[in-house]
Amino acid sequence: MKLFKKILIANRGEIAVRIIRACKELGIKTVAVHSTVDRSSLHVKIADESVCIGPAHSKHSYLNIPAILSAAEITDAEAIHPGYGFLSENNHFAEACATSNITFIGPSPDTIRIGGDKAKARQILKKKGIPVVPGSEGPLLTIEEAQKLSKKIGFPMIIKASAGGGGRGMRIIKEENELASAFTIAQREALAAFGNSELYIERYLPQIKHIEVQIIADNKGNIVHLGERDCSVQRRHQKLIEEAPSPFCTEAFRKKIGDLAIRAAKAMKYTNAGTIEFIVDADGNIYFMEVNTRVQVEHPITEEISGVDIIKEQIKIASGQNLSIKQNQVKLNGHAIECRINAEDPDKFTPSPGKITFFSPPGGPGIRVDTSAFTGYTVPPQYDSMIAKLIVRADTRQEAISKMKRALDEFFIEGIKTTIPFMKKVLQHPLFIKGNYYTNLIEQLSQSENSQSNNTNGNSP
Ligand code: MV4
Repeated sequence: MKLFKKILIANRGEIAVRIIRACKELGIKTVAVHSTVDRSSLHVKIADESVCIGPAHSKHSYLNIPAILSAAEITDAEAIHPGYGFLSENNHFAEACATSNITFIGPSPDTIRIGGDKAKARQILKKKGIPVVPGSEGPLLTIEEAQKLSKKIGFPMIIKASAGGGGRGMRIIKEENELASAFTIAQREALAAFGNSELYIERYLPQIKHIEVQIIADNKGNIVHLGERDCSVQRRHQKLIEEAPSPFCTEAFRKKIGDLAIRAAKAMKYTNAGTIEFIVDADGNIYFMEVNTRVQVEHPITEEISGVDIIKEQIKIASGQNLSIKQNQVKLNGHAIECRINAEDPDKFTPSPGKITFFSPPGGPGIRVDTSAFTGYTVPPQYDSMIAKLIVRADTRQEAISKMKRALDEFFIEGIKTTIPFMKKVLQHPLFIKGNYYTNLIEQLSQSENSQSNNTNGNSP
Protein backbone atom coordinates (compact mmCIF):
# COMPACT_ATOMS: atom_id res chain seq x y z
CA MET A 1 0.00 0.00 0.00
CA LYS A 2 1.33 3.44 -0.97
CA LEU A 3 1.99 6.08 1.65
CA PHE A 4 0.52 9.58 1.39
CA LYS A 5 2.19 12.05 -1.00
CA LYS A 6 1.57 15.04 1.24
CA ILE A 7 0.60 15.52 4.90
CA LEU A 8 -0.55 18.69 6.66
CA ILE A 9 0.62 19.04 10.26
CA ALA A 10 -2.08 20.73 12.34
CA ASN A 11 0.20 21.74 15.18
CA ARG A 12 3.19 23.89 16.19
CA GLY A 13 6.37 23.68 18.24
CA GLU A 14 8.48 20.61 18.81
CA ILE A 15 5.78 18.09 17.87
CA ALA A 16 5.22 19.73 14.48
CA VAL A 17 8.98 19.53 13.89
CA ARG A 18 9.01 15.88 15.04
CA ILE A 19 6.20 14.95 12.61
CA ILE A 20 7.76 16.84 9.67
CA ARG A 21 11.02 14.96 10.29
CA ALA A 22 9.22 11.61 10.12
CA CYS A 23 7.44 12.65 6.89
CA LYS A 24 10.71 13.73 5.28
CA GLU A 25 12.33 10.39 6.09
CA LEU A 26 9.34 8.61 4.55
CA GLY A 27 9.54 10.75 1.39
CA ILE A 28 6.26 12.52 2.15
CA LYS A 29 5.79 16.23 1.35
CA THR A 30 4.72 18.43 4.27
CA VAL A 31 2.48 21.43 4.82
CA ALA A 32 2.98 23.48 7.99
CA VAL A 33 0.19 25.66 9.32
CA HIS A 34 0.91 28.57 11.61
CA SER A 35 -0.59 31.54 13.39
CA THR A 36 0.67 35.06 12.72
CA VAL A 37 3.07 35.02 15.71
CA ASP A 38 4.52 31.68 14.58
CA ARG A 39 5.44 32.77 11.06
CA SER A 40 9.21 32.48 11.76
CA SER A 41 8.95 29.19 13.65
CA LEU A 42 11.15 26.19 12.91
CA HIS A 43 8.24 24.01 11.79
CA VAL A 44 7.42 26.61 9.13
CA LYS A 45 11.04 26.78 7.98
CA ILE A 46 11.51 23.02 7.58
CA ALA A 47 8.16 22.19 5.94
CA ASP A 48 7.85 22.12 2.14
CA GLU A 49 4.95 24.57 2.24
CA SER A 50 3.21 26.67 4.86
CA VAL A 51 -0.16 28.34 5.29
CA CYS A 52 -1.07 31.05 7.79
CA ILE A 53 -4.34 29.97 9.41
CA GLY A 54 -5.10 32.91 11.70
CA PRO A 55 -4.10 35.16 14.58
CA ALA A 56 -2.14 34.19 17.69
CA HIS A 57 -5.07 33.07 19.83
CA SER A 58 -5.29 29.30 19.21
CA LYS A 59 -9.09 29.47 19.06
CA HIS A 60 -8.68 31.39 15.78
CA SER A 61 -5.72 29.41 14.38
CA TYR A 62 -4.65 25.96 15.67
CA LEU A 63 -8.23 25.22 16.73
CA ASN A 64 -9.81 26.74 13.63
CA ILE A 65 -11.24 23.70 11.83
CA PRO A 66 -12.46 25.47 8.65
CA ALA A 67 -9.11 27.27 8.22
CA ILE A 68 -7.14 24.04 8.64
CA LEU A 69 -9.35 22.05 6.26
CA SER A 70 -9.09 24.87 3.68
CA ALA A 71 -5.30 24.85 4.04
CA ALA A 72 -5.32 21.09 3.36
CA GLU A 73 -7.57 21.53 0.34
CA ILE A 74 -5.60 24.33 -1.32
CA THR A 75 -2.32 22.48 -0.83
CA ASP A 76 -3.70 19.05 -1.88
CA ALA A 77 -2.71 17.40 1.40
CA GLU A 78 -4.20 13.89 1.64
CA ALA A 79 -3.85 13.50 5.38
CA ILE A 80 -3.64 15.59 8.55
CA HIS A 81 -1.49 14.76 11.56
CA PRO A 82 -2.92 16.55 14.62
CA GLY A 83 0.02 16.03 17.03
CA TYR A 84 -1.00 16.40 20.69
CA GLY A 85 -3.25 19.03 22.29
CA PHE A 86 -5.23 21.38 20.02
CA LEU A 87 -7.55 19.29 17.76
CA SER A 88 -5.87 15.92 18.39
CA GLU A 89 -8.69 14.51 20.55
CA ASN A 90 -11.58 16.33 18.88
CA ASN A 91 -13.92 13.72 17.36
CA HIS A 92 -15.74 16.45 15.39
CA PHE A 93 -12.48 17.38 13.70
CA ALA A 94 -11.73 13.74 12.85
CA GLU A 95 -15.25 13.50 11.42
CA ALA A 96 -14.84 16.74 9.44
CA CYS A 97 -11.59 15.41 7.93
CA ALA A 98 -13.40 12.27 6.75
CA THR A 99 -16.20 14.38 5.24
CA SER A 100 -13.56 16.39 3.32
CA ASN A 101 -11.91 13.17 2.10
CA ILE A 102 -8.80 13.83 4.15
CA THR A 103 -7.31 11.07 6.30
CA PHE A 104 -7.11 11.98 9.99
CA ILE A 105 -3.96 10.34 11.34
CA GLY A 106 -5.35 8.88 14.55
CA PRO A 107 -8.15 6.64 15.83
CA SER A 108 -11.73 6.70 14.50
CA PRO A 109 -14.09 9.51 15.59
CA ASP A 110 -16.00 6.93 17.67
CA THR A 111 -12.90 5.83 19.58
CA ILE A 112 -11.92 9.46 20.18
CA ARG A 113 -15.41 10.21 21.50
CA ILE A 114 -15.33 7.31 23.95
CA GLY A 115 -11.81 8.29 25.08
CA GLY A 116 -13.06 11.81 25.77
CA ASP A 117 -15.97 10.53 27.85
CA LYS A 118 -14.08 9.27 30.90
CA ALA A 119 -17.14 7.88 32.71
CA LYS A 120 -18.18 5.98 29.56
CA ALA A 121 -14.69 4.56 28.92
CA ARG A 122 -14.56 3.42 32.56
CA GLN A 123 -17.97 1.77 32.27
CA ILE A 124 -17.16 -0.02 28.99
CA LEU A 125 -13.85 -1.35 30.28
CA LYS A 126 -15.27 -2.38 33.65
CA LYS A 127 -17.89 -4.48 31.78
CA LYS A 128 -15.04 -6.16 29.89
CA GLY A 129 -13.39 -7.13 33.17
CA ILE A 130 -10.62 -4.51 33.15
CA PRO A 131 -9.99 -3.45 36.78
CA VAL A 132 -11.13 0.08 37.59
CA VAL A 133 -10.97 1.87 40.96
CA PRO A 134 -14.12 1.08 43.00
CA GLY A 135 -16.66 3.79 42.21
CA SER A 136 -19.59 4.79 40.08
CA GLU A 137 -21.01 2.74 37.23
CA GLY A 138 -21.01 5.34 34.43
CA PRO A 139 -21.93 8.97 35.10
CA LEU A 140 -23.54 10.09 38.37
CA LEU A 141 -26.32 12.60 37.92
CA THR A 142 -27.53 13.49 41.43
CA ILE A 143 -26.21 14.16 44.92
CA GLU A 144 -28.47 11.35 46.19
CA GLU A 145 -26.76 8.84 43.88
CA ALA A 146 -23.37 10.10 45.08
CA GLN A 147 -24.39 9.74 48.75
CA LYS A 148 -25.67 6.22 48.17
CA LEU A 149 -22.42 5.29 46.45
CA SER A 150 -20.32 6.76 49.29
CA LYS A 151 -21.93 4.24 51.68
CA LYS A 152 -20.58 1.47 49.45
CA ILE A 153 -17.07 2.69 48.63
CA GLY A 154 -16.29 4.88 51.67
CA PHE A 155 -14.15 8.01 52.07
CA PRO A 156 -11.95 9.57 50.86
CA MET A 157 -13.49 9.73 47.39
CA ILE A 158 -12.49 11.66 44.29
CA ILE A 159 -14.99 13.39 42.02
CA LYS A 160 -13.93 13.63 38.39
CA ALA A 161 -15.51 15.30 35.36
CA SER A 162 -16.50 12.91 32.53
CA ALA A 163 -15.24 15.43 30.00
CA GLY A 164 -12.14 16.32 32.05
CA GLY A 165 -9.06 14.19 32.15
CA GLY A 166 -5.41 14.74 32.98
CA GLY A 167 -6.44 15.95 36.42
CA ARG A 168 -8.67 18.80 35.27
CA GLY A 169 -11.96 19.12 37.12
CA MET A 170 -11.05 16.79 40.00
CA ARG A 171 -11.98 17.19 43.66
CA ILE A 172 -11.07 15.08 46.66
CA ILE A 173 -13.73 14.56 49.35
CA LYS A 174 -12.51 13.51 52.77
CA GLU A 175 -15.83 13.05 54.56
CA GLU A 176 -19.59 12.82 54.19
CA ASN A 177 -20.35 16.44 55.16
CA GLU A 178 -18.25 17.78 52.25
CA LEU A 179 -20.01 15.68 49.63
CA ALA A 180 -23.16 17.62 48.74
CA SER A 181 -21.52 21.01 48.25
CA ALA A 182 -18.46 19.51 46.50
CA PHE A 183 -20.73 17.66 44.08
CA THR A 184 -22.65 20.84 43.19
CA ILE A 185 -19.49 22.92 42.79
CA ALA A 186 -17.80 20.23 40.69
CA GLN A 187 -20.89 20.01 38.46
CA ARG A 188 -20.89 23.76 37.91
CA GLU A 189 -17.15 23.86 37.27
CA ALA A 190 -17.33 20.97 34.80
CA LEU A 191 -20.12 22.71 32.89
CA ALA A 192 -18.13 25.95 32.72
CA ALA A 193 -14.83 24.30 31.78
CA PHE A 194 -15.97 21.56 29.40
CA GLY A 195 -19.56 22.43 28.49
CA ASN A 196 -20.62 19.15 30.15
CA SER A 197 -21.55 18.78 33.82
CA GLU A 198 -21.36 14.96 33.94
CA LEU A 199 -19.36 13.59 36.91
CA TYR A 200 -18.15 10.23 38.14
CA ILE A 201 -16.72 9.14 41.46
CA GLU A 202 -13.93 6.82 42.54
CA ARG A 203 -12.44 5.79 45.85
CA TYR A 204 -9.42 8.08 46.37
CA LEU A 205 -6.18 6.11 46.52
CA PRO A 206 -3.59 7.98 48.60
CA GLN A 207 -0.27 6.66 47.29
CA ILE A 208 -0.16 5.98 43.59
CA LYS A 209 2.08 5.72 40.59
CA HIS A 210 0.96 6.94 37.18
CA ILE A 211 1.91 4.24 34.72
CA GLU A 212 0.83 4.25 31.09
CA VAL A 213 1.20 1.75 28.28
CA GLN A 214 1.92 2.68 24.65
CA ILE A 215 -0.11 0.70 22.17
CA ILE A 216 -0.20 0.68 18.38
CA ALA A 217 -2.96 -0.96 16.37
CA ASP A 218 -3.50 -1.23 12.62
CA ASN A 219 -6.81 -1.26 10.73
CA LYS A 220 -6.74 -5.09 10.43
CA GLY A 221 -7.03 -5.87 14.13
CA ASN A 222 -3.31 -6.32 14.83
CA ILE A 223 -2.28 -4.69 18.08
CA VAL A 224 0.90 -4.56 20.13
CA HIS A 225 2.09 -2.74 23.22
CA LEU A 226 5.53 -1.14 23.53
CA GLY A 227 5.81 -1.37 27.29
CA GLU A 228 5.10 1.17 29.99
CA ARG A 229 6.17 4.68 30.90
CA ASP A 230 6.33 5.92 34.47
CA CYS A 231 4.92 9.45 34.58
CA SER A 232 4.65 9.79 38.35
CA VAL A 233 6.94 12.83 38.54
CA GLN A 234 4.37 15.56 38.11
CA ARG A 235 3.36 18.87 39.62
CA ARG A 236 -0.22 20.09 39.54
CA HIS A 237 -1.04 17.49 36.88
CA GLN A 238 1.82 18.66 34.65
CA LYS A 239 4.25 15.85 33.95
CA LEU A 240 7.84 16.93 34.52
CA ILE A 241 9.97 13.80 34.09
CA GLU A 242 9.00 10.50 32.49
CA GLU A 243 10.95 7.26 32.29
CA ALA A 244 10.73 3.91 30.56
CA PRO A 245 10.76 1.25 31.78
CA SER A 246 9.18 2.07 35.13
CA PRO A 247 11.81 1.47 37.84
CA PHE A 248 9.25 -0.46 39.81
CA CYS A 249 8.04 -2.71 36.98
CA THR A 250 9.13 -6.36 36.83
CA GLU A 251 8.89 -8.50 33.68
CA ALA A 252 5.80 -10.22 35.11
CA PHE A 253 4.17 -6.89 35.95
CA ARG A 254 4.93 -5.57 32.45
CA LYS A 255 3.20 -8.58 30.90
CA LYS A 256 0.18 -8.08 33.17
CA ILE A 257 -0.24 -4.34 32.53
CA GLY A 258 0.56 -4.78 28.82
CA ASP A 259 -2.13 -7.45 28.44
CA LEU A 260 -4.63 -5.20 30.25
CA ALA A 261 -3.77 -2.33 27.90
CA ILE A 262 -4.30 -4.51 24.83
CA ARG A 263 -7.62 -5.82 26.16
CA ALA A 264 -8.71 -2.23 26.88
CA ALA A 265 -7.70 -1.09 23.39
CA LYS A 266 -9.55 -3.99 21.77
CA ALA A 267 -12.69 -3.19 23.77
CA MET A 268 -12.60 0.32 22.24
CA LYS A 269 -11.89 -1.00 18.71
CA TYR A 270 -8.70 1.03 18.91
CA THR A 271 -6.69 1.86 15.79
CA ASN A 272 -3.47 3.89 15.36
CA ALA A 273 -1.27 4.91 18.33
CA GLY A 274 -2.65 5.44 21.80
CA THR A 275 -1.93 5.32 25.49
CA ILE A 276 -3.78 3.45 28.19
CA GLU A 277 -3.25 5.20 31.53
CA PHE A 278 -3.33 3.25 34.78
CA ILE A 279 -2.82 4.10 38.38
CA VAL A 280 -0.92 1.57 40.44
CA ASP A 281 -1.20 1.62 44.22
CA ALA A 282 1.54 0.89 46.76
CA ASP A 283 0.56 -2.81 46.77
CA GLY A 284 0.95 -3.06 43.01
CA ASN A 285 -2.78 -3.21 42.21
CA ILE A 286 -3.47 -1.91 38.71
CA TYR A 287 -6.50 0.22 37.87
CA PHE A 288 -7.51 1.64 34.47
CA MET A 289 -7.66 5.44 34.61
CA GLU A 290 -8.18 6.88 31.14
CA VAL A 291 -7.19 6.47 27.52
CA ASN A 292 -5.35 9.13 25.50
CA THR A 293 -6.30 8.88 21.83
CA ARG A 294 -3.29 10.80 20.52
CA VAL A 295 0.47 10.63 20.38
CA GLN A 296 1.84 11.85 23.70
CA VAL A 297 4.51 14.38 24.61
CA GLU A 298 6.55 11.59 26.21
CA HIS A 299 6.41 9.12 23.28
CA PRO A 300 10.18 9.47 22.59
CA ILE A 301 11.24 7.50 25.68
CA THR A 302 9.30 4.51 24.33
CA GLU A 303 10.89 5.02 20.90
CA GLU A 304 14.34 5.05 22.49
CA ILE A 305 13.95 1.71 24.26
CA SER A 306 11.83 -0.08 21.62
CA GLY A 307 13.44 1.17 18.41
CA VAL A 308 9.95 1.77 16.99
CA ASP A 309 9.32 5.17 15.38
CA ILE A 310 5.81 5.82 16.70
CA ILE A 311 5.09 8.74 14.34
CA LYS A 312 6.08 6.72 11.28
CA GLU A 313 3.90 3.84 12.51
CA GLN A 314 0.97 6.26 12.86
CA ILE A 315 1.41 7.45 9.27
CA LYS A 316 1.80 3.92 7.89
CA ILE A 317 -1.24 2.65 9.79
CA ALA A 318 -3.37 5.60 8.60
CA SER A 319 -2.38 4.87 5.00
CA GLY A 320 -3.64 1.30 5.41
CA GLN A 321 -0.42 -0.59 6.07
CA ASN A 322 -0.18 -3.39 8.63
CA LEU A 323 1.84 -2.98 11.81
CA SER A 324 5.53 -3.43 11.04
CA ILE A 325 6.08 -5.44 14.23
CA LYS A 326 4.49 -8.34 16.15
CA GLN A 327 4.34 -8.54 19.95
CA ASN A 328 7.06 -11.21 20.14
CA GLN A 329 9.36 -8.95 18.09
CA VAL A 330 9.03 -6.07 20.55
CA LYS A 331 12.31 -5.95 22.45
CA LEU A 332 12.78 -3.25 25.06
CA ASN A 333 16.44 -2.32 25.56
CA GLY A 334 18.03 -0.09 28.16
CA HIS A 335 16.51 2.84 29.98
CA ALA A 336 15.24 6.21 28.76
CA ILE A 337 14.38 9.40 30.69
CA GLU A 338 12.74 12.59 29.46
CA CYS A 339 12.91 16.00 31.14
CA ARG A 340 10.45 18.59 29.94
CA ILE A 341 12.14 21.98 29.69
CA ASN A 342 9.66 24.82 30.11
CA ALA A 343 10.07 28.55 29.62
CA GLU A 344 9.16 29.17 33.26
CA ASP A 345 10.62 30.56 36.43
CA PRO A 346 12.06 27.40 38.08
CA ASP A 347 10.97 28.49 41.58
CA LYS A 348 7.49 29.83 40.92
CA PHE A 349 6.59 27.92 37.73
CA THR A 350 5.27 31.14 36.22
CA PRO A 351 5.68 31.62 32.44
CA SER A 352 8.87 33.25 31.17
CA PRO A 353 8.29 33.99 27.49
CA GLY A 354 10.64 36.20 25.45
CA LYS A 355 13.66 36.13 23.18
CA ILE A 356 16.19 33.31 23.52
CA THR A 357 19.52 35.11 23.09
CA PHE A 358 21.61 31.92 23.17
CA PHE A 359 20.52 28.31 22.72
CA SER A 360 23.03 25.47 22.84
CA PRO A 361 21.61 21.99 23.40
CA PRO A 362 23.62 19.05 24.76
CA GLY A 363 24.85 16.26 22.52
CA GLY A 364 26.89 13.10 22.50
CA PRO A 365 25.93 9.43 22.69
CA GLY A 366 22.44 8.63 23.93
CA ILE A 367 21.12 12.19 23.87
CA ARG A 368 18.10 13.40 21.95
CA VAL A 369 16.66 16.92 22.07
CA ASP A 370 13.19 17.40 20.57
CA THR A 371 12.69 21.15 20.27
CA SER A 372 11.73 23.92 17.91
CA ALA A 373 13.80 26.54 19.73
CA PHE A 374 17.00 28.16 18.43
CA THR A 375 19.17 31.17 19.17
CA GLY A 376 17.15 34.26 18.32
CA TYR A 377 13.76 32.54 18.65
CA THR A 378 11.13 34.40 20.64
CA VAL A 379 8.92 32.21 22.85
CA PRO A 380 5.42 33.65 22.42
CA PRO A 381 3.26 34.06 25.55
CA GLN A 382 0.12 32.60 23.91
CA TYR A 383 0.94 28.88 23.99
CA ASP A 384 2.20 26.08 26.20
CA SER A 385 5.51 26.92 27.87
CA MET A 386 7.31 23.67 26.97
CA ILE A 387 10.20 24.61 24.67
CA ALA A 388 12.28 21.42 24.62
CA LYS A 389 12.28 17.77 25.61
CA LEU A 390 15.62 16.41 26.70
CA ILE A 391 15.69 12.64 26.26
CA VAL A 392 18.53 10.33 27.23
CA ARG A 393 19.03 6.63 26.68
CA ALA A 394 21.55 4.35 28.40
CA ASP A 395 21.90 0.66 29.25
CA THR A 396 20.86 1.07 32.88
CA ARG A 397 18.73 3.50 34.87
CA GLN A 398 21.73 4.67 36.87
CA GLU A 399 23.68 5.49 33.71
CA ALA A 400 20.64 7.26 32.26
CA ILE A 401 20.41 9.48 35.37
CA SER A 402 24.14 10.33 35.13
CA LYS A 403 23.76 11.12 31.46
CA MET A 404 20.73 13.33 32.13
CA LYS A 405 22.64 15.29 34.79
CA ARG A 406 25.53 15.77 32.37
CA ALA A 407 23.15 16.81 29.58
CA LEU A 408 21.31 19.33 31.80
CA ASP A 409 24.69 20.81 32.81
CA GLU A 410 25.59 21.52 29.20
CA PHE A 411 22.18 22.76 28.07
CA PHE A 412 22.58 26.53 27.73
CA ILE A 413 19.47 28.65 27.27
CA GLU A 414 19.89 32.38 27.81
CA GLY A 415 17.50 35.31 27.65
CA ILE A 416 14.58 33.51 29.34
CA LYS A 417 14.18 31.49 32.52
CA THR A 418 13.76 27.72 32.21
CA THR A 419 13.01 24.76 34.48
CA ILE A 420 16.49 23.27 33.95
CA PRO A 421 17.66 24.18 37.52
CA PHE A 422 14.55 22.51 38.94
CA MET A 423 15.17 19.33 36.91
CA LYS A 424 18.67 19.12 38.39
CA LYS A 425 17.19 19.24 41.90
CA VAL A 426 14.71 16.45 41.20
CA LEU A 427 17.50 14.24 39.81
CA GLN A 428 19.36 14.63 43.16
CA HIS A 429 16.35 13.52 45.21
CA PRO A 430 17.11 10.25 47.07
CA LEU A 431 13.64 8.85 46.31
CA PHE A 432 14.05 9.57 42.59
CA ILE A 433 17.51 8.01 42.59
CA LYS A 434 16.11 4.92 44.33
CA GLY A 435 13.22 4.79 41.87
CA ASN A 436 10.94 4.63 44.85
CA TYR A 437 8.56 7.50 44.22
CA TYR A 438 4.86 8.26 43.88
CA THR A 439 2.90 11.15 42.39
CA ASN A 440 3.59 13.20 45.55
CA LEU A 441 7.39 13.33 44.95
CA ILE A 442 7.46 17.02 43.99
CA GLU A 443 5.41 18.04 47.05
CA GLN A 444 7.89 16.10 49.20
CA LEU A 445 10.75 17.93 47.49
CA SER A 446 9.32 21.41 48.16
CA GLN A 447 8.45 20.43 51.75
CA SER A 448 12.04 19.36 52.44
CA GLU A 449 13.28 22.61 50.84
CA ASN A 450 11.00 24.63 53.12
CA SER A 451 12.22 22.86 56.24
CA GLN A 452 15.82 23.45 55.10
CA SER A 453 15.17 27.17 54.75
CA ASN A 454 13.51 27.14 58.18
CA ASN A 455 16.72 25.63 59.54
CA THR A 456 18.82 28.43 58.12
CA ASN A 457 16.38 30.88 59.66
CA GLY A 458 17.28 29.39 63.01
CA ASN A 459 13.85 27.91 63.70
CA SER A 460 15.27 24.46 64.33
CA PRO A 461 18.09 23.43 66.66
C1 MV4 B 1 -6.78 9.52 41.21
C2 MV4 B 1 -6.02 9.67 42.37
C3 MV4 B 1 -6.36 8.91 43.45
N1 MV4 B 1 -7.39 8.03 43.39
N2 MV4 B 1 -7.80 8.65 41.20
C4 MV4 B 1 -5.99 11.38 37.69
C5 MV4 B 1 -5.39 12.18 36.61
C6 MV4 B 1 -4.05 12.44 37.13
N3 MV4 B 1 -3.38 13.51 36.48
C7 MV4 B 1 -4.32 12.70 38.57
N4 MV4 B 1 -5.27 11.72 38.89
C8 MV4 B 1 -5.49 11.13 40.08
N5 MV4 B 1 -6.51 10.22 40.11
C9 MV4 B 1 -8.09 7.95 42.27
N6 MV4 B 1 -9.11 7.09 42.23
C10 MV4 B 1 -5.00 10.60 42.38
C11 MV4 B 1 -4.72 11.35 41.24
C12 MV4 B 1 -3.69 12.34 41.39
C13 MV4 B 1 -3.96 13.54 42.08
C14 MV4 B 1 -5.21 13.85 42.56
C15 MV4 B 1 -5.46 15.05 43.22
C16 MV4 B 1 -4.43 15.98 43.40
C17 MV4 B 1 -3.17 15.72 42.92
C18 MV4 B 1 -2.91 14.49 42.24
C19 MV4 B 1 -1.64 14.22 41.77
C20 MV4 B 1 -1.41 13.04 41.11
C21 MV4 B 1 -2.43 12.10 40.92
